[in-house]
Amino acid sequence: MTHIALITGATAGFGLATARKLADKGYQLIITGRRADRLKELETELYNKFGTKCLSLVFDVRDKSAVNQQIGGLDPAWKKIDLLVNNAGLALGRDYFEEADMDDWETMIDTNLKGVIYVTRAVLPGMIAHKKGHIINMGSIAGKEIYEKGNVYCSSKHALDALSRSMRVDLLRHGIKVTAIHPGAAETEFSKVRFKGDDEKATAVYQGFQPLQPEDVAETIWFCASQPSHVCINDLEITCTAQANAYLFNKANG
Ligand code: NDP
Ligand code: 8X3
Repeated sequence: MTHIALITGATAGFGLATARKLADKGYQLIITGRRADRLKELETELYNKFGTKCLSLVFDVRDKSAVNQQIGGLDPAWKKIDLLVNNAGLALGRDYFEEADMDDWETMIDTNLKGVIYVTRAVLPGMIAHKKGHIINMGSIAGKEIYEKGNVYCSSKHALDALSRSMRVDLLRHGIKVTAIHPGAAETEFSKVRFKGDDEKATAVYQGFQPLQPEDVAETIWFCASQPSHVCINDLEITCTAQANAYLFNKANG
């Protein structure tokens, strides 16, 4: 029987690479994001390449009523979601605590924490009814350790780490797996978003070392998703070889 995965933030980076990986593995996909044109393109790509049945849902994860309407209103054929990948998220700015922008902070908390809560609550009734399901939350190494000027981004991912552990405990009796994956620096649109389109700053983040690529993280998601039903990978931290923790890198030229 075909499995259905819902991936938030499938228009770029990890979510896009994961959609491609899961399509290759025979999943039916619900892909979500705010950029409708990119979702449409991906639908066409996955259908042409793998014959994937794909459904695009365009919503902002911060908009609770849109999340409930779109996921709650799914056609019965799409309602039995086997795998939820809570991936949509972002960092905005990298500034000292007393200088950072309050609106950026609120956007990060609303997206990285509240967005995951809204989407998960909308998907859960189907999983609970079937006494089965797998939720993969995209944490970060910034959710395990803090770094200078990471303040609220790090806090949002620390909170998500706690939420993932809480979900695992509370959903135990329903037979639902909860996995948290915590990547280090990966070359996606992440830094471009963080530095608000400043390409020079974004490129500089990945200079002097070989960062993770979106496909590395997609492969990790697939590894977690493809374990036998009695096995759950609870918590997984992944960095490139040149990164030891949230702030220590082995870079050419220091
Ligand atoms: P990208 O910027 O490449 O992709 C982010 C995705 O999230 C996009 O598809 C974007 O879609 C979606 N998204 C962002 N905000 C919203 C929103 N409000 N509503 C709906 N969708 C949204 O970044 P990554 O792939 O790198 O990031 C994915 C996740 O991985 C994030 O949670 C990030 O914090 C985490 N992460 C990233 C690391 C890195 O170094 N790159 C390392 C560790 C964790 P759209 O704009 O179309 O809405
Ligand atoms: C993204 C990785 O180190 O830029 O979560 O915070 S980092």
